[in-house]
Amino acid sequence: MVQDLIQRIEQLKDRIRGSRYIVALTGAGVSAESGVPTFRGKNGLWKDYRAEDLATPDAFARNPQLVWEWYDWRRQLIASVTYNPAHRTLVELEKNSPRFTLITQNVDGLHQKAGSTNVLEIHGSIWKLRCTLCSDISENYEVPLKALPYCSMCGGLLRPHVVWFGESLPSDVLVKADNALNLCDLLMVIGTSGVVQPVASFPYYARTKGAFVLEVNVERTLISHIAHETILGKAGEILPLFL
Ligand code: BJW
Ligand code: ZN
Repeated sequence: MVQDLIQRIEQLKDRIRGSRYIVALTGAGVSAESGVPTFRGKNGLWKDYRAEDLATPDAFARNPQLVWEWYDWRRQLIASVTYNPAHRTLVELEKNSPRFTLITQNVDGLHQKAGSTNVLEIHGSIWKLRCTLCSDISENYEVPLKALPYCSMCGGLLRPHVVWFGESLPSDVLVKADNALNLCDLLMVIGTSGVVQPVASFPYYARTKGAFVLEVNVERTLISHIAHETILGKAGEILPLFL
């Protein structure tokens, strides 16, 4: 078993070295070892909170106070942790690859904190706020928030600049992601359950465009049958083996 894993890792290292364009697609599993809760699974956020009550535009319209309390709690939690060896490895891969794009569903900013530069935040950022009236986007690192945040330009209520259920993903980011998936020869899919669309279809798309799809996750997922290879294990333990 161990011998087999070592051999597979060696082959994957060759593939990584030989790739002209690597794209990494990450999900909540990459930040799990940093102490950021994932969404699904036994300790996932959706065990204690209903997505419909917190991560939809309707929920925010109904009760912005409640939604902000939840985001404020998550911002405090994220502010108190830091990146892990999985984030670090992706920084090294970016440095060593001719071309590298990181598409993340995570809103925590830990990839950038670790030093990744070419990052597409496809579900937005918990550290950015957007005005519900004028759509102005501003950075905000205040933790905890002292009160509901309002726009300095027009006085409108600010919301987290993240993508909720039923909302479109930012179109400029989608175009860049589409381009990257089209051109890459290796797609690494790390720590995502692959249940949330449209991102869940990215691995399939990249594969049809010719990419080799490598998945790293602690368990098999909806993406596993698309992937050419799935390595089971913690991202923070497996990814450094690729360097
Ligand atoms: C480890 C590990 C370790 C653990 N190492 N691995 C039917 C009804 C209604 C809507 C839909 C429908 N069918 C499709 C839709 C659309 C909907 C959707 O996909 N819903 C499905 C859930 C059914 N999608 C949308 O609404 C999207 N917009 C859209 O499609 O617009 C057009 C449209 C609108 C309406 C209808 C139809 C079309 C928007 C999706 C926005 C998602 N937003 C969230 C919240 C972001 C803000 C925030 O953080 O607060 O994004 S939800 C949440 O899920 C978050 C994540 O980015 C996203 C993905 O989760 P992720 O990252 O995969 O995490 P988990 O927890 O699911 O998985 C963790 C994985 O890590 C697991 O596999 C573990 O095993 C693994 N792991 N530890 C490695 N150490
Ligand atoms: Zn405004």
